[in-house]
Amino acid sequence: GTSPAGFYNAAVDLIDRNLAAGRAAKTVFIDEAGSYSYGDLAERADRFVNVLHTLGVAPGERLVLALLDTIDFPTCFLGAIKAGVVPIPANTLLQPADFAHMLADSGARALVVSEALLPKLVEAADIAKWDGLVVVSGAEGQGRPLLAPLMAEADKTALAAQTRPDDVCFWLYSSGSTGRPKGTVHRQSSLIETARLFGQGVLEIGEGDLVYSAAKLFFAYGLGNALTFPMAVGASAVLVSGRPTPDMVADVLRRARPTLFCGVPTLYAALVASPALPGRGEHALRLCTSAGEALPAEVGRAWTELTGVEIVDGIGSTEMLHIFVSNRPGAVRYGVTGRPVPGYRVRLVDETRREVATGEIGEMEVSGPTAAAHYWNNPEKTHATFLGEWVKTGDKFRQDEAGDYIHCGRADDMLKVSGIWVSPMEVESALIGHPAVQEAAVIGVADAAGLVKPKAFVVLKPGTSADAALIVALQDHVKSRLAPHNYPRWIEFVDDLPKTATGKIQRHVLRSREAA
Ligand code: 3SK
Repeated sequence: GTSPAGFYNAAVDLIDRNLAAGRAAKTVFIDEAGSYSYGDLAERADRFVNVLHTLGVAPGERLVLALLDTIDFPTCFLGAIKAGVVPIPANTLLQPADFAHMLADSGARALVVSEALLPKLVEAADIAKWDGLVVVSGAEGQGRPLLAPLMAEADKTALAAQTRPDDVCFWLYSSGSTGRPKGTVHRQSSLIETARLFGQGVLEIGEGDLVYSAAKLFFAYGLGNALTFPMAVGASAVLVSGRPTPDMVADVLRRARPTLFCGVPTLYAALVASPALPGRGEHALRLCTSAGEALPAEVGRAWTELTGVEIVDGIGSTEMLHIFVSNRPGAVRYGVTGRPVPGYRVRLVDETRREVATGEIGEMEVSGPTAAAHYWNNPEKTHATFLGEWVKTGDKFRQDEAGDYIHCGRADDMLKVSGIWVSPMEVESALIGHPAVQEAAVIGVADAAGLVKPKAFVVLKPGTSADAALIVALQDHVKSRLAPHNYPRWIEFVDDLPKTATGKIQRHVLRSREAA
């Protein structure tokens, strides 16, 4: 992909490698409106480059993409990169105040927004007093320019910006449990590296694969799964704009017949509890992936039992762009996150950044070629996270005797009970092992003496009734699996758990509710 003069453009690489391999007529994306070949995508991306020229958006300027998963996402994302403009895919589930932060913080020149999200973005622009250019993907833009006619009028060929491998390519906003989301600045070379290391290296994605990622393209996990990985090898992806409910996902698995499915633990838990899940012989899957948070072992086992397919669990981050520790197909161990993806190094450290002894819990640091360059406009957080070759993950792990890493929770979710660290995730996994439990979240709560003890919030499986006897049974169940100090002293039954847009349990929300 790099020219003799040292130029490299990620969009040109992802598109041109397929045209050069004779795949112009091969399908790359299928969305609800139709299917698109690599040749169609090349033309769409070029037209969008010219739309940006017409609108006067210059190389280096930022373009927020508040887009649902349709062909317009890859078109605008790749077209912007080709033009040297910096796309910022936004989490489409955010509220106006969050979009306002993104528009103001990024100093974006323009925004492309799906029609369905327009009211929220109009409110966001108002809050931020942002007066950039707005283009609407859809049929009705309330007086704003529509993408389709702009594209139709634009030239169908375009020259690429002369970018280099280390130049800024795109940003993603990374949200932690505290503070405002941070603009994470990624380089041109990183997309294809995630495909080489994880997509090809671990998943062995090939030309014959059809990917369906329930995790959307705005999320680093979904962007790799459904755009970079298939395009790196000439495969195809199904794009679905709606919320991935169990019924909808089951329908896609039956009808579109993807070979690779990428989900998050909550969705797998809901699917194994759903009668709609296609069983063995009713789908075309060869492999599934999970990320976002640790996959409970029971959920993984139930999935494989019902579908006959393994889930490769792993952990990645917005800062590293994709997964850097994972299980391996054919050798999956449910309940562990696995080993470093070849090409990445990890280590577990204590508060002074000294490596902990094997078996002890430490915070994971990671080193690898896909690390973001820095956070935009946030030197403090940049200096606290990007430490030379190492990037802090904020996740606690321990390594078991077999050498696999086991996720113990976010560093700020851990609690100390009677002087010993308790991993909320280990208690949650034990609870999920009980047949009555669908999901659980554990936080630390002070008892009458002011000492911190675990409290569990439990979602029961449909048809199970909550009573005092069940509380005792669940506590005994945890005591039978973990050291005694881990058992939840209080259990509250709830209808659902607070989650991020990408399905991670927000234990900090439960902590604030408890403190109120
Ligand atoms: O949450 C994860 O594990 C993840 C995986 C891939 C890319 C990005 C993220 C945050």
